[in-house]
Amino acid sequence: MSSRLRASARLGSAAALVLVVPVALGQTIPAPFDEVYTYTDLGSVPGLPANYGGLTVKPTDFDTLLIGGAANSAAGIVYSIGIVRDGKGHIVGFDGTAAPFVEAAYNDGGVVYGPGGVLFLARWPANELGQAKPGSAITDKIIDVAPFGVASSLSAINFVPPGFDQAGHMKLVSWSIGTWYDATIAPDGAGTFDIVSLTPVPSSNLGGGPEGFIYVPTGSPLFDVPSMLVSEYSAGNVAAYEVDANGDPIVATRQNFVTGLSGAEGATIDPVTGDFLFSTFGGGSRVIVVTGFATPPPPCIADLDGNGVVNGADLGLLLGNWGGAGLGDLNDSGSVDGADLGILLAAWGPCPR
Ligand SMILES: [Ca+2]
Ligand SMILES: [Ca+2]
Repeated sequence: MSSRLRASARLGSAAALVLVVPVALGQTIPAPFDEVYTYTDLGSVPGLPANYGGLTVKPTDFDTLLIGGAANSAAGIVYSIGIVRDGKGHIVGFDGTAAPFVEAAYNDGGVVYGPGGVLFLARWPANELGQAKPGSAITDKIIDVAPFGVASSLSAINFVPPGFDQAGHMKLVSWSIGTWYDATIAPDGAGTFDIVSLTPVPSSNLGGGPEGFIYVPTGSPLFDVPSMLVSEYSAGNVAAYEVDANGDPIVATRQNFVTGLSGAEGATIDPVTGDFLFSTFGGGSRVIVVTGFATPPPPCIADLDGNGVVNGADLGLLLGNWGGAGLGDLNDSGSVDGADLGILLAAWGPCPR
């Protein structure tokens, strides 16, 4: 599908939504979730060019949000913007003006940190997986996922977090037909990752035009079993699904979590509070935060190979890049040195869960 076609489809979807929902921004959290969860519209990010792609809090600086700008275009860039938190840590606004963080052409709903502090990027409509090393200003590695059988085009990715079955697996989804995939990755020796396996999971194909998705922090009210949330761009919702023993959504369990949206796009969990944040592509170019979730375990940034434990293999990767940039630069200083070694040794053992 060409980008022009998608632009047309997106306009059509937005127009249809306006006809059905005459009151703009009529977003609602339906029962039973409204008893626990509340949402705040943070508005637009100062200086961030439309349209908005995915978003994530920087794992080495919880006061910085990264978010895709000029999404879906060759000019796409992931920007950084300061976060303002209230006394309880909840994100209540933005500080300063968005600044370019890493070139990210065709960024879409998947802007996600993976093992080794590598930023993974779903590239729509290029149907590619991008990777940017820690400290890099460019997308260092691009994998064409079409040869792996991914339907055009990949829109979002995420990693199954510690505490869930199949932790560390990468999950991928395609907009607009909602095909769902399971994948594993491994270090490629250059500070980025290769895809080892990539398998379609047809029983988990999703409706609604799926974009960004997250795993709900364990212990969150009204989510008694492992669950996920999915931004549905085309349907204008955020949907909740139960997750099976493979970390894949169980389609029959779908519930509305937020309705009445236009352009739900990115999705991420705030590591400080467990709050769910999502962006909108169009729809007023907004960032919305939903509070009420349990706090997740802290990011396991020293697990450089993403296998759920910090051990000798991670130490070997760090030492193998000693004095270099990127992999193993756990404090974002620009080089791998004793400070990073200290962080790794302090995190030795299984990742928090
Ligand atoms: Ca490891
Ligand atoms: Ca460092």
